[in-house]
Amino acid sequence: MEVVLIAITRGVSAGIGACELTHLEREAIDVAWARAQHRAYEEALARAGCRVESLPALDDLPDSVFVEDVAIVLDEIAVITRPGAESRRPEAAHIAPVLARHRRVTFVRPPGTLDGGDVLRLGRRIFVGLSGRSDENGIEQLRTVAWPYGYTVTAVPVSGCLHLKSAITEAAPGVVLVNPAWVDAGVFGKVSVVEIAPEEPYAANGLLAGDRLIYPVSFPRTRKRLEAAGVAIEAVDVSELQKAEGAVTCCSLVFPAE
Ligand code: CIR
Repeated sequence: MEVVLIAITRGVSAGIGACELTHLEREAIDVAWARAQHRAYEEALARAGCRVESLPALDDLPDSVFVEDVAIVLDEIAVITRPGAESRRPEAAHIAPVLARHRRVTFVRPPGTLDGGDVLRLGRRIFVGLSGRSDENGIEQLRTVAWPYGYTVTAVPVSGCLHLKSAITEAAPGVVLVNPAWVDAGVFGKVSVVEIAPEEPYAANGLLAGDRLIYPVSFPRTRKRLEAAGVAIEAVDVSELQKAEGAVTCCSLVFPAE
């Protein structure tokens, strides 16, 4: 039976110009252009076979387009996170009722912090970046929720980047795309590794949806490496969202329908 994938997205906030920035200098963001790019991203998700549930923009929450950070959706349960950046914490209350239509929902409680961008699931193995956003307490809470369903949860040190998934994402089943300067690929066990082109440090973030990788047009050299490894690419231009330190995984929550 064909698996139906749900992709939850949220429109770009009119306030995105006031987003959190950690590693980038602030640049003006053209909201209309960002919204057009985001719509094209949603269309790419639909072409990949996802049923896109597009939520309305929240203009008073600058980073709320980056829905990945506020929840972790496992097959059995959804975990609403407590984001590491205080300005992002109110986003969680907006996503909880949406996910409650798809999964039983549980919450990360204070003082723990966890950003979905730090969570990489490879089958029943969950890896969580120990980053500026996710801490030991948040990771332990995720472990407590996930282990009864047979998941292992492993904390992974990351350095130089915002989230674990800035440094590594799943490019195809059994294949990971890695920036070795930011994370040690040895931690992830038996996987094939495609390394980014060193001159494209932000290139390790791709979004696996169905049979293809949704991938930014801004990393042509790494794209060549992925295609040489047999990865099918669906290219998207997310340049305005990249100015907000966003990437392609962070703009959606993709999971199988129940
Ligand atoms: C932030 O700093 O929280 C946002 N400006 C960017 C979040 C990107 N999220 C992600 O890559 N998972």
